[in-house]
Amino acid sequence: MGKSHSKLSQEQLKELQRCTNFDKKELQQWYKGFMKDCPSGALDRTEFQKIYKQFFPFGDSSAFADHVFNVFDENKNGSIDFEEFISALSVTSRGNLDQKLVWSFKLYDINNDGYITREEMLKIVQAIYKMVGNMVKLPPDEDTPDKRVEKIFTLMDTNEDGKLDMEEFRKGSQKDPTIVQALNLYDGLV
Ligand SMILES: [Ca+2]
Ligand SMILES: [Ca+2]
Ligand SMILES: [Ca+2]
Repeated sequence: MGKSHSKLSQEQLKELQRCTNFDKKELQQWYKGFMKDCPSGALDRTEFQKIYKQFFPFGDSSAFADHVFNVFDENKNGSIDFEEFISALSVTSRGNLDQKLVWSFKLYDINNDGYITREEMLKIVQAIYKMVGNMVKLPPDEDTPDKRVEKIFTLMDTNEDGKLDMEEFRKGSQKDPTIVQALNLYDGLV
């Protein structure tokens, strides 16, 4: 990569066309916008939290933004570069159901060991509840994060070992689409 960051190189473009659901023109537009908003070419945690704050001004979105950041930041170097950004956006906005499922599994599987524990799910659900605050009216059997997690585990943890693997998560999400819908929270991200 050269010093100039004003345009994507032909190689980068080709690669991104191959592995995202965006076409050449869209990629160039997103790149332009990305570089305008973060000229350094990397989005850090604080900036990422600020973006969420704009969308959820009435709740506390910092914890949730933090968890989403960790999924975006694929190489775990503490910032989101354009490739990471556009790949995540491609999945969350245009991915098929299975890609979205894998992505949201990663969000819940905080320590990345292939299982979602109750504690991990509770952290994410708490973060979501804090973010949406009182904007959403919830049914009585899931009006606290604990109740919601209990409900999800009753539904999904079919072998009752206290954790969810990808298969249980996949099957369960078909029974309760709201799990995947949590992803729609990022649809209007940028
Ligand atoms: Ca990164
Ligand atoms: Ca885990
Ligand atoms: Ca299980």
